[in-house]
Amino acid sequence: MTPHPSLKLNDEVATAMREGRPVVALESTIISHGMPYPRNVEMAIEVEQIIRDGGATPATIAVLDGIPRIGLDRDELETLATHPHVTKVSLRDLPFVVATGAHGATTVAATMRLAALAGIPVFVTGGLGGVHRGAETSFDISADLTELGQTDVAVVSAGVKSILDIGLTLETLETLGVPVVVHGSDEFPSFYSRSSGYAAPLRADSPDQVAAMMAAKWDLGLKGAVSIANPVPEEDEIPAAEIADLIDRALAECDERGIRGKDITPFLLGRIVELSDGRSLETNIALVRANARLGAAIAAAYQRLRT
Ligand code: PSU
Ligand code: MN
Repeated sequence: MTPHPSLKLNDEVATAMREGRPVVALESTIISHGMPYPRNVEMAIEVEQIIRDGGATPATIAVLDGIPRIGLDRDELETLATHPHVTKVSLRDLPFVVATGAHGATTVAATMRLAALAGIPVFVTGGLGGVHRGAETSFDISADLTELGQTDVAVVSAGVKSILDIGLTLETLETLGVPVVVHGSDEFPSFYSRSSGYAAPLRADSPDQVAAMMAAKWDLGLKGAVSIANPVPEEDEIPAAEIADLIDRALAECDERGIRGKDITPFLLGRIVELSDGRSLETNIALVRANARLGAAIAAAYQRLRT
């Protein structure tokens, strides 16, 4: 597939795609709005290298000066990490940042869509957006979910944080026809923790099994994502009971301060880092590393199946 002409690919990604080598997409909201400087840019550089070491080519996705970019150099990653005006770009924000020539950091939803337009079938992130707690009155449901329902990309995450309603998020993914496969566990993970109280809807124990599911889904003409949940490594996890209090406090503050809409997720992530004295940040970085390793292996396995 030829990448959409509105996208700008860097040389590393363009060459890999031309030569039929595996490529892994990465999001940028996690850099601009998900972690503090300088750990955000250090994480971004390190994760790209993990993907290279895993035999694939990293393609961090963002909008710079209004241009959707697939693959960034270090200066550009630094810009995303430090520039004071980087918009958080979900699907509905894409037309505005492109039309105004602005910088935008893409969420899971927007990154998925740009990855699909580029022809990249595998995408690695930290945590998915989902159905927020209290969504029955706020209607706050991340566009990540609808995008998972319609765009053909495999998304590797560490599951869903309990800042969200995990049960309602899993129900919604079922409604949208999104297979949720947990890698190497019978329980759905909750980002900081390997457990969530919810069973794994499906389980896979190897990248080849995941690649086979991707091929099976898309060969049948079924639209949308395959969601792969990779539980955080045991040595890095924060037990669910320990993080639960901090999450409840962050949620209460969010409410008190009247934070709404797209600002909710970045606020909660930042507060949880502060309330945990930075421990949640270390866990977040560790799980992204693990996801990058798995994502590179899935991209390689899928590429083998297709050639
Ligand atoms: N969860 C995290 N880290 C993140 C995000 C979610 O642990 O950085 C980001 C992702 O980019 C995700 C977005 O797509 O937040 C969801 O935002 P919203 O809930 O506003 O759709
Ligand atoms: Mn929202």
